[in-house]
Amino acid sequence: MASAPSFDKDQVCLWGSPGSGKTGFLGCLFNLGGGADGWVISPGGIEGTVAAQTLLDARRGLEEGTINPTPPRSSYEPLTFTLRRSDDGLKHSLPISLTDPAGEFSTDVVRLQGEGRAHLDLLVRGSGIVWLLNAERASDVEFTNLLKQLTLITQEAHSPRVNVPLALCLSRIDTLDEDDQVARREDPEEAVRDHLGPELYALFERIFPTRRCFAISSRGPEEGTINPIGVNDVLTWLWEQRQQRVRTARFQQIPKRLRGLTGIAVLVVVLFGVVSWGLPVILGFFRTDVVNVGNTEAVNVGPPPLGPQVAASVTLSPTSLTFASLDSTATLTATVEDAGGTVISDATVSWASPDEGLATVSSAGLVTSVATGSSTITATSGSASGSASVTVSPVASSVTLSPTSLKFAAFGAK
Ligand SMILES: Nc1nc2c(ncn2[C@@H]2O[C@H](COP(=O)(O)OP(=O)(O)O)[C@@H](O)[C@H]2O)c(=O)[nH]1
Ligand SMILES: [Mg+2]
Repeated sequence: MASAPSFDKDQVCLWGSPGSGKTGFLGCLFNLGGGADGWVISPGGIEGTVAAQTLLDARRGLEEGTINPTPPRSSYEPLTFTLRRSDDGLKHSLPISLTDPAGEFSTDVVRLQGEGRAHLDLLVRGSGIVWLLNAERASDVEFTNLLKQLTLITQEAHSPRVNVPLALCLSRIDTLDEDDQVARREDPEEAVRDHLGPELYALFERIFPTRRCFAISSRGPEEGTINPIGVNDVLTWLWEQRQQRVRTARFQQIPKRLRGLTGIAVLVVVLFGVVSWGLPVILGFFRTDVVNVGNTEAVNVGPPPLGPQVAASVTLSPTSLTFASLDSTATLTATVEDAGGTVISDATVSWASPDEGLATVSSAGLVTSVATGSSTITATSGSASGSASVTVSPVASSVTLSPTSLKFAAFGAK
């Protein structure tokens, strides 16, 4: 049997404005093992002494309520450790590599574009984001700032969608009234939408299809002690996302090895279906399937994409041209699509013919046959291109004989 594929640690990035509780989130991880379903970091699960010291410092800061701002840097050594949880005798582990950047990167987009480029990369290519929104502060949701951050993120991803799981957390909820805390915990999505406002929330929804809202407190209700609220839920969700990723990766490995076997298995199942249930059942099966696919698709359909669209493919129509005579023309049309398959209607397309002695092409895609032979015409938009084949093979339209009459003086004469 093939061994299970190995998967790296989850690269998770904390994000949020200064004081939103990112470092506090780190600090509470050392102290999560509350109930039977709680996540814990075993001291042996921490890689490197620096990570252990950083976690301890973060924990102390949270306990004492001291403010130790994380300094802005162009790169941070991620903290690598394994969280473990056991429930009903089953042991789960979440190997994690956590980055805790300075909050300035999320409030100063100029800085984010310069010194913080590597963080942007991590945000769009990592395996999770824990984005903290300080429940106490409305300034966290300054519209233009968040809009700029989200724009930079989609630009960095070269896509209007970012497929990194996003835990959107209303943080430090212990600072709210008891009643408010209960309400936020009961409906975290409503709490986050309420905090961000409907427009910003819709943007997050559109950009991050894999997303969950949480209402958390790293410190918990009492000053001087650490009794986190809701942090276990965040970690369990990240763990679920990881499980899903691992399953998908394993599944993708199956067809390569078992392609032949899979084909035979499908054939056997289909034949069995035909024999025992007849065609109506099979057709019914396909109908259900179509409905399911439809539902799944509907979830992913969102409003139009944000930011400039980047050409990912160019398709020519028709894909081949055949000219039966020289100096005749035909028009090719190019359809440019972005990575999400959306047509870019105003894309700039340039046309090229590698062999102008055979066929020429105008800037509008008008192809003219010049000489016999075959070649290709290419249309390029940005870094994407598509081509169509061109064949010029003139067919004779009339045959003229010369001379047009012959006279013979005798049979057998030449
Ligand atoms: N009451 C309360 N204070 C917190 C919580 N998390 C962090 N803090 C405190 O808030 C301040 C700023 O938090 P910090 O984690 O450093 O924010 P960061 O800038 O996002 O890393 C510090 O004094 C922390 O001790 C929390 O859940 N509840
Ligand atoms: Mg910090």
